[in-house]
Amino acid sequence: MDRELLIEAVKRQMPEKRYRHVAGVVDTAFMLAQRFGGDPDKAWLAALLHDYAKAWPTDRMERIIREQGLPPELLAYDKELWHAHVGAWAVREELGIADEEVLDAVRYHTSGRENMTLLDRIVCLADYMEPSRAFPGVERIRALAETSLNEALVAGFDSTIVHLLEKGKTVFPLTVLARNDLVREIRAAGTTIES
Ligand code: DGI
Ligand code: FE
Ligand code: FE
Repeated sequence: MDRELLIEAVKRQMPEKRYRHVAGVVDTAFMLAQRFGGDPDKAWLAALLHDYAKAWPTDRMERIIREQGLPPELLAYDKELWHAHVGAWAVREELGIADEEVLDAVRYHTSGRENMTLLDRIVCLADYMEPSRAFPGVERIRALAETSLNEALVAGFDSTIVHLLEKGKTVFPLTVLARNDLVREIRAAGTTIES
């Protein structure tokens, strides 16, 4: 499917305001891929598709999780997590997207996961910092992203985790694993032989 048709297919799934966010993630992911040595074409595609199912009704997402063999444990956690897995399933089914790297980046864009690929990281960070995002801490994330993909992403996950804790909500285990993994990677990168 060519780019224009994909864009039209994505636009049909969501209100105009949500598409403006998607367009911001597309531009940001493309820029981050160039900055950090990722594949700009895959970043463009994964970013375009990342919120494909975001505006779908909850009961539709729940049915797909149950009937299509998606991880049933999702149902015990915040509904906000569902659209990522459902979206990855849907773009394969409805748009014929077969690139597993792109599908994973869509699938894990909300929760993160252990051993995130470069593409996972780019899409997840772009989602946090695209220009229309405004939440406490977003400026720090943007500043860190000038030089460090991992440090910016940890700041993003930290802000989400703090927000969830303050609201008394559950935290999906993959988010904790993703965050710890990145912290260890940052630490290892900063460790010299002497220290
Ligand atoms: O779909 P978007 O709004 O663009 O952003 P997103 O896919 O990152 O969704 C983030 C929402 O998910 C955010 O409001 C927090 C909520 N959420 C609920 N539980 C968890 C969670 N996010 C993460 N990372 N981990 C959770 O356990
Ligand atoms: Fe999302
Ligand atoms: Fe998003």
